[in-house]
Amino acid sequence: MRTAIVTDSTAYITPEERARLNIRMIPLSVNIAGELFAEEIDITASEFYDKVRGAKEFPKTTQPPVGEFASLFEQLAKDYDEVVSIHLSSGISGTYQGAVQAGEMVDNIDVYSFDSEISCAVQGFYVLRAAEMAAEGFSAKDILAALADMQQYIRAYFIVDDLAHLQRGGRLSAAAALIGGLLQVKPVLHFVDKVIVPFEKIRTRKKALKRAEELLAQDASKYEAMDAAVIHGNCQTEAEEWMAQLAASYPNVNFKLSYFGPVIGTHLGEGAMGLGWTKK
Ligand code: MYR
Repeated sequence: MRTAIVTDSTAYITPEERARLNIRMIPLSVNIAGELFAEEIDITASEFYDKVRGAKEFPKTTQPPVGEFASLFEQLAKDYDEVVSIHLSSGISGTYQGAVQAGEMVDNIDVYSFDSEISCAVQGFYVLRAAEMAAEGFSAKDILAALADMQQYIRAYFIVDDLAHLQRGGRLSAAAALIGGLLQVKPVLHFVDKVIVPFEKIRTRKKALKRAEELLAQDASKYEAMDAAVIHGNCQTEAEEWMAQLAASYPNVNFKLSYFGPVIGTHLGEGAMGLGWTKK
């Protein structure tokens, strides 16, 4: 079976990894003061944060058009028998649903869409595993079974500097933010049932990062080897220092540095920090 792997830009897989593992990427876009930019193509993360810092109008995000998925699937049908298309959580974006619809529109290739129920480098863990399996000749059904199994080992926690971005974009309910006065603290956030919810209320950024580390430590002591990602919203130096400290403390964990690009940055704001991992 020849299986193609597709994902969207919010997995923030580097162009080198995409080329090496033959991963196709469809971008989501940001609308900045009426101008549309496809992330990872028209605008880099740091250009985005520079453009929107202090701007009067807040940016907005849009999912890829269904037609873009459909034409990619049509094109892949020339060389592949099936497609596994892996996307950010359907609880925060219509992208997954768009891939499902496009898959139903094309009849010369079987398309299997996968809802990662998460996003960013953590979604990327699924994509990389799928691409490695596809390169080894596994079928879409085998790959989907492996991804479903991975789901029990995937964890991600993140903190933001200002919850207003998440509230404004409708990705954290006003009720959730207000209950317990979340606006006054630095809550650790995570995904439950595809949507973002507070995990714990913590007073300071330092303590919130420490708490994320404790959660990683629990799994690192259970599993022989893990992959992890430190994910930052334009605070690379802090993220690199944190990652170096984590790498020294957890030698069985393979860390990588990643970022919240323009689309996710629109909803989290500058200064967000995340830690995600999975058992190897
Ligand atoms: C769209 O317009 O369809 C895109 C909406 C993206 C919402 C992003 C919300 C924040 C996600 C944080 C993910 C953190 C993963 C570690």
